[in-house]
Amino acid sequence: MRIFKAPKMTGVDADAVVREARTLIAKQLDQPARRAFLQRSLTLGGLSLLTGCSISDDSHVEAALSKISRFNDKVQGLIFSPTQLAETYPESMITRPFPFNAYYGEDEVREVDEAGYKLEVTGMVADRRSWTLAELRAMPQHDQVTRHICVEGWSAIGKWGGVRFADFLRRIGADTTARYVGFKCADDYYTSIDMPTALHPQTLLTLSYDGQPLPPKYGFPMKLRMPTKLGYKNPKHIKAMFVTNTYSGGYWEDQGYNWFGGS
Ligand SMILES: Nc1nc2c(c(=O)[nH]1)N[C@H]1C(S)=C(S)[C@@H](COP(=O)(O)O)O[C@H]1N2
Ligand SMILES: [Mo]
Repeated sequence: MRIFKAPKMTGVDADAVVREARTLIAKQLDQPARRAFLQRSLTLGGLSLLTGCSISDDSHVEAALSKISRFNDKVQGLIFSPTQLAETYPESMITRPFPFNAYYGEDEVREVDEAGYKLEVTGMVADRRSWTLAELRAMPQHDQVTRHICVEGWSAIGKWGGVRFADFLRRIGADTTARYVGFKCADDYYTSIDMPTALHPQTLLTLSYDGQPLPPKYGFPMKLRMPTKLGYKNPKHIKAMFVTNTYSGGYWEDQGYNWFGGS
């Protein structure tokens, strides 16, 4: 078989996609022998057989990889448990200082003005109106200490507080049979998530970091914190959200990162 070298692509890590597919396929198979075989033997070439894409040049490789990535989304959606909780930690384990990350440097952090701020809510919801921070702070607040995992190869434990997103979705009369919730951020970042994750009990519309109002670098005025998802799925500086059945991708997802992005 031809050996395929992972092509250089913006944001797409072919080896990571293959590794992920291999693990996910293995999880789906219940026979240990087949699972072990697949884990050892599945390659990018082997995946081309599964996807039916010939991977003879870069654009074909891209097509095969994105097909595999869609497959990975499906499998992750199937095995996602709405009740299984991500690990939580004692406050003594919080990483200090907590790392900053964005698609730009820390000197370019967006400063959102609280006075003029409103969270815009649109799409498949009964109550399509905007929310002030004061209104959000008046809802029941919850704290959690969880691990944030970034695909760039670091993880850190932090403490976030805010409104359970499931409570907020119920409050606005969201159609929870819809497939997605999408987010637009003050810095041009955007992402979207699956409804089961939106309703997960640890998914938090986050207003505070370590007991203080969320500082600008961690996403003031608000971020969505999901300990069940990788860092890039957690949008900071959210200014608008919408409930929809239309796939709307994300900033990194549209450059090849896996959309489901489970951690
Ligand atoms: N609005 C916005 N949200 C974002 C990003 C960004 O660039 N802009 N980067 C993502 C990535 S890749 C990571 S790892 C985390 C970093 O969050 P932190 O600064 O709180 O560590 O934010 C995520 N959410
Ligand atoms: Mo990240």
